[in-house]
Amino acid sequence: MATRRSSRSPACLLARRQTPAERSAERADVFARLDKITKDQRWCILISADPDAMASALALKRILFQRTRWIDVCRINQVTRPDNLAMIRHLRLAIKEWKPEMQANYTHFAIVDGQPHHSRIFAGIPFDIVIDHHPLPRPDQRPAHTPAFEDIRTDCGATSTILTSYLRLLRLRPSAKLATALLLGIRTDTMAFERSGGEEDLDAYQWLSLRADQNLVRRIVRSEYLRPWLPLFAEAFHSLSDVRGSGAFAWVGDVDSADVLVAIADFFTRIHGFKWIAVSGAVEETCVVIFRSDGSRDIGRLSDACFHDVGSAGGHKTLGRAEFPVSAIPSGASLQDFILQRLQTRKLRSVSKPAPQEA
Ligand SMILES: [Mn+2]
Repeated sequence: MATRRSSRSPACLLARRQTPAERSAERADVFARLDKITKDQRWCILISADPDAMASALALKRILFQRTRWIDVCRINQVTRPDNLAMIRHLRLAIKEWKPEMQANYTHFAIVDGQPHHSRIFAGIPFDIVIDHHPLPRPDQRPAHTPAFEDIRTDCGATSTILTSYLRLLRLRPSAKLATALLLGIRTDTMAFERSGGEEDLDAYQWLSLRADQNLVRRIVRSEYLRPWLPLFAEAFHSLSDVRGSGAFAWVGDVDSADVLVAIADFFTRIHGFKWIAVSGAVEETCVVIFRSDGSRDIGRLSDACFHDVGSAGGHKTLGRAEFPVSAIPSGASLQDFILQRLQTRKLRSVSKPAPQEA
């Protein structure tokens, strides 16, 4: 039987708002489902690894571990961001790289912080447990196999919040490592409650704060840069030029991934006097421009104005991003000059298109 909660469901609200009867009914429900897990089952928890997914997988493993000892966590993506690498290293997370031939090793599958329709890799895997906070699939995206346990709460800021509620229901005491992971999961997905997060997330965060290793939290959160990025920061510092008075533009050149451009752009938001910044580089044959602003102008509209005709461009008031093929610039011109010239001269369009992606 699938459990599905709409945002109006009382069970979804803050734990302390539930009546004792509701709370014990929910606990009995989770226990009843756990009873179906036996020690001969071999479980695989599949994730697209980010802090929320890794923490949720760790928590689900802790819960299933009461019933079976054979539980692996596998990721379908490469982990490259420094904070995610720091989380894996400092919390000593054992996460395997998923390969399709591994499917035969397991009898049961779970997915957390994601749903079967999110990746082609998940298609064909009969998931028994689905726990997530992303939007529900359209009817045509529903998986062929209906999971025995499905809990999708779109009003939660993080899947870690949902897993924290299970730990509390089951009266399982999380280790400092698990509490730290879950706290980081909520913190990352809500951008420390700046972007999202409701009362239930705050309540879980507070509960986890008392049990987490704050020193580790600090170390992981502060792992913002990779050593090989430092020469690219040097490039950005040297190329920095003023644009339209209070803006600035930095050109980094060829980069392996746009992650470093985002890190450099975020760094520049700390410089007093810059109202906005555009940091650009080329990822293979695609030019990426990352925009940040202090909110005094709508940077998404500037991004749109500068590059809408050559690729995808847009964003929000403080975050923007543009991507276009390197082949889109006129022959003979340098990418750096092309971008700078547009940043200096383009006029905003009266109606801006919605952002194609967030930076
Ligand atoms: Mn999430």
